[in-house]
Amino acid sequence: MKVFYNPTHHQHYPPFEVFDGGEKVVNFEKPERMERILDALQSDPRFEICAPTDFGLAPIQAVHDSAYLDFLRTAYQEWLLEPTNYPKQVLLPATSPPDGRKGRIPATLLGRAGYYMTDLSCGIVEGTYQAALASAQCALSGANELITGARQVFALCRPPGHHAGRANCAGYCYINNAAVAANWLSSHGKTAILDIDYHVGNGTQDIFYERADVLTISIHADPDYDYPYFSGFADETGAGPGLGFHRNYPLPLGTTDADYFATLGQALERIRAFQPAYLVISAGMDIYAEDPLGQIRITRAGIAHIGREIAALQLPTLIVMEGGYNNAALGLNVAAFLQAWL
Ligand code: OKP
Ligand code: ZN
Repeated sequence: MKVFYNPTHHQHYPPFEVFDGGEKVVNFEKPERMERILDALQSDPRFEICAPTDFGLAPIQAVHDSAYLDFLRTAYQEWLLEPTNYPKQVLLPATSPPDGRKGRIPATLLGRAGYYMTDLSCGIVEGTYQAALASAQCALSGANELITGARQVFALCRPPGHHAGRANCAGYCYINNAAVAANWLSSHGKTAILDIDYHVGNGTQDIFYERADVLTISIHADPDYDYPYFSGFADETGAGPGLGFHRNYPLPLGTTDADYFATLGQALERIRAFQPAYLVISAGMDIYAEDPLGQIRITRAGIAHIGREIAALQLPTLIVMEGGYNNAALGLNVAAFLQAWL
């Protein structure tokens, strides 16, 4: 199984994030996550670690707003020019638009930061844009493999992507890797995205909400209890031509293997009925019982079982790395998930 990976992500490591309630903590989304995963995969010769191809900006611009991408590209350097009386570590906003971003886009850098950065877990440092681009190219390289006949491929993406919307970053995500890949695949055949990260793939939901050619499904902690709070509810099912082509499966906190499998079964049934040519998995391992951010309790054996159930769809499948923050367990969890495709 090919694994696309680019070490450029090391340039992206915001020193802290701000939790809900205002607590300032060391970023949970760390470069070390990738080292742990690589360690686990490199011990198995069936994984082939490959450098991604650069497919340029066009497939990313097809999903994200150009002014937003410009902001990501230039924000840090612009910020360095701002006179401040504090040491510059990471760009984070302290304002957000009260009108749901319906008004004009602010001219000032800090105004644009408040406009495009929709929470405090997506700080921008010098290497953020380059890392996010490299991450998206891993997903595109995976998509390219499927188009040229591969049955399965793993995009080892960092930073993750599924909270990034058409014109915003959030929750450690800047460019929506899975959405960029799925959008590209969709020009070759109907594509389904199944998001199993603990958190709802709200950026992915946003990007495909009015489209019928890409089915998006997310299984996640009920947003009535956990981040990202504002979407991921069961009554959000798509709009316009996309009505019926989005599904959310919110789960109660504390959900264990058996209940998760029952919900997964419903999601997989919808994917079968859609008859996609390609499947993209947003694979977050924060569903794991011992994850420091997740509050459901899926065992490692459960993660392996989820992999087997998805693989049984027998679809050309691109697995895209999203979250998972128990670094000691992360490599083994990813390896357990991928076993079914080897
Ligand atoms: C990204 B992914 C905890 C706040 C954490 C950010 C979570 C981002 C998760 N109180 N906020 O979906 O794994
Ligand atoms: Zn997550």
